[in-house]
Formats: sequence, C-alpha cells, structure tokens
Amino acid sequence: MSKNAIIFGVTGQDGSYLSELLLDKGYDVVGVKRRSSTDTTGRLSDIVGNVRFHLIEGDVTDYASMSGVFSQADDIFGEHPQEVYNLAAQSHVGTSFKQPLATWDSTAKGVLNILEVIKNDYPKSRFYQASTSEMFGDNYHETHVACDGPGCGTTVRMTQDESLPFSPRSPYAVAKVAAHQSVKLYRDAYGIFGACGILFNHESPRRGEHFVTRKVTKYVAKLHWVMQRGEKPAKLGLGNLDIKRDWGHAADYVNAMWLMLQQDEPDDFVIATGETYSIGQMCECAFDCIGLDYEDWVYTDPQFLRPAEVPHLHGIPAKAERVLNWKRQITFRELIEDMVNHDIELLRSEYV
Ligand code: NAP
Ligand code: G4F
Repeated sequence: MSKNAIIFGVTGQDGSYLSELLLDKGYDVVGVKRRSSTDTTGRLSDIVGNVRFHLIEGDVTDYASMSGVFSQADDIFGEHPQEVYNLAAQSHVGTSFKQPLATWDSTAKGVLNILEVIKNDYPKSRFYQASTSEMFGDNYHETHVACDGPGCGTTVRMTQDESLPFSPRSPYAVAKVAAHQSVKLYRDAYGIFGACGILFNHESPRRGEHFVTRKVTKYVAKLHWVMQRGEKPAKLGLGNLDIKRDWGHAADYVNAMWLMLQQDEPDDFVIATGETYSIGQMCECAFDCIGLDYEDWVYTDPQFLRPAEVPHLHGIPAKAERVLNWKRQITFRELIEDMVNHDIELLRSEYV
C-alpha cells in the first residue's frame, strides 16, 4: 500500500531532512510552507522537482488554512492523510523573549489548530509533534557516578528523561509545553494517535544561522579563508560559554520521528545522544578543524545573554533505543566537522 504524509514546517532544517527520508521510503509528501515575499525553499532544492513531492501554502496559526491544507492533501493523495508531522514553530529561544505572542501563536495555538482538524475530520491520521528538551528547563535528575580519574571519587550526573517534570524557562518553552500537553489530552480524550518527540538539540549544515553551532561554524569557515589572505577578521561575540547542550545530527533525528509513527500505540520519546558538551567545548571542536584556539577568537558579548537560561541539557534516550530500536549514528565531532567543512565549501567561490 502506498504511504503518504503532510509535513508542516517543511522549509526548516528538519522539514528538509524528513522530506528526503520519506521520499526515499516511497511516500507521497505534501510539504506545507507559509506565504513569503521571498523564496524560502533553499533547503528543498534537491526535491522540489520530485513528482511525489507537493509544496502547498498554509499557516498553522489559521484554522481555516489548516482545514484547507488537509482537504488539498486529501485530493492530492486520493485518500485521507496517513501521517502528519508538525515541525512548524518560531523555534529560536532568544527570539521568543522578544516576540512572545508570535511565538505562542505558531508554537502552541498552531498545534491546537491541527489537532482540531484531525479530531473533527481526520481521526485516523497519525500525528507527530515536535516537542523539545527546552521543556525541562532547569530541571534534571541527579545521580552520583564513580568518575574515571585516580582518587577522583564520585561525580554528579545531571540528566533528563521522559519521567522528569517540565520547568520551562522561555516563552518558547512555555508554548511547547502547552502544545505537548494538548497532544497528550487529545490522545487521552479523543483517541487520536498523537506522538511527541522530545528532541534535544540537533544541528546540521542546514541549521539556521542564528543558532550557536552554525554561527560558530560559519565564523570558523570565514576565518579559514581570510587567514589564507593574511588578513585578520573581527572576533566572534557569543553569550554564555559554560552552558551545556546534548547535540546530535538532524539526519539521525528525523528517522526517530518516522519510527514514532510506525508504532502500534502512540507515545512520547526523548531523542538525544546521551552526551553533553559546553558551548566552549563546541567552539574548541570547531576551531580545532582549522588548527586554531577558540580562546584567541571568541569574546563574551552581553547582547547574546538571555533573560533566563536552560543551563544543562543531557538526554537519556534509553526508551527510544529500547522501543524504537533507534540510535544516533553521527558523533558530536563528526557533526561539527560536517558543518565546518560544509561552510568552508560554501564560501570557496567568494575567496578563490
Ligand atoms: P526551523 O528550521 O526553525 O523550522 C521551523 C519551520 O516552521 C520553518 O519551516 C518555518 O517556516 C515554519 N513556520 C514557522 N511559523 C510558521 C507558521 N505560522 N505556519 C507555517 N509554518 C511556520 O526549525 P527546526 O530546527 O527544523 O525544528 C523543527 C521543529 O522541531 C520546530 O518546531 C522546533 O521548535 C522543534 N525542535 C527543534 C530542535 C532542534 O534542535 N533543531 C530541538 C527540539 C525541537 P519559514 O521557513 O517560513 O520560517
Ligand atoms: O543554539 P541555540 O540558540 O539553541 P537552544 O536555545 O538550545 O534551542 C535550540 O534547541 C532546542 C532544543 O533544546 C530547540 F527546542 C530550539 O528550537 C532550538 O533549536 O543556543 C544554545 C545555547 C543557549 O544556551 C544559548 O544561550 O547556546 C547559548 N549561546 C551562547 N552564545 C548562544 C550564543 N546561542 C545563540 N543562538 N547565539 C549565541 O551567540
């Protein structure tokens, strides 16, 4: 039987990887993009000509628009949509402090709009919601573990898994918690197949340029070329370098989204690598790719500090490994190297 899916947020980082994954699996895909005065399909350049990929317009903040998207997809597929992936959101945490209402509309209300359409007219469609580790905020489990060094005793491990209560620390995270709880409610109250992936940070060469990894890898790439000319660029301003994140590769994480919708029962899963690194360690890894020391090039710029922070993310993906048989394939170092090498190539024509 042929398979089909709708992807909201198709123009984003994850939307592009998920589209490619589903097309490779033989799906018909309806990708939903919001109207824009400029072209936002750059990340989809490899698939826009594919006859099984259909790009249509829709805005998740508008119920009528969502209802229209489902009936258009119904016509395109010749049957009800089987799988619906919601990746649409204002996804930048820092921006959410400056645009809390717009963030709420796309990130929380948008999910309710889609759930209402499913409840009213498409109750058999399976729904994936892009939840986030940001929902845990400053909360973590504390475990004392023996450390490796001689005479080192024990160290405290701070981790997050599905059992941990949420403690959101930004307007973005508050909206994501509302969306997450709405999916759980519609699952319990109306029997909708709604699954939430609680995804920890995942990056790639397609990552938006205002997220910290891509900001750093773009700078390192520029440094690589400028130094070859014997010039010295301005230093890079970053926020808090001590904060820790659990970073994986987006290509690995979209596979987990798909697996969640192939299960017999809907459920929620933490998707993470099980490793954590500080922003400083990430910089060290990126600058190492071109043989430089990040401390010579990075300074703290207060404009990138946030009113409230999520200090430490370290996910435990044991449930996903056990139930979904999912495991990340790409290591942290491979991820950062992939991003630096991509950004160096991207700038080549400007310098050679
Ligand atoms: P992204 O690159 O920022 O993509 C977000 C997508 O949402 C874009 O396609 C954007 O369209 C679309 N969008 C925003 N507002 C919309 C609206 N009102 N109507 C329709 N579409 C709208 O994010 P991502 O990194 O791919 O992440 C995908 C999802 O996972 C997001 O919901 C994010 O919050 C969540 N998440 C991400 C991570 C991560 O580390 N990447 C971790 C956990 C959860 P435009 O192209 O027009 O802006
Ligand atoms: O790369 P970031 O902006 O990602 P953040 O805030 O962790 O959010 C991302 O991951 C979430 C999953 O945990 C997603 F839900 C969310 O949609 C998004 O994809 O910042 C990472 C850390 C933050 O603590 C930030 O304060 O890096 C710190 N940081 C330090 N300097 C910086 C900078 N972040 C940015 N964007 N820019 C800086 O100059």
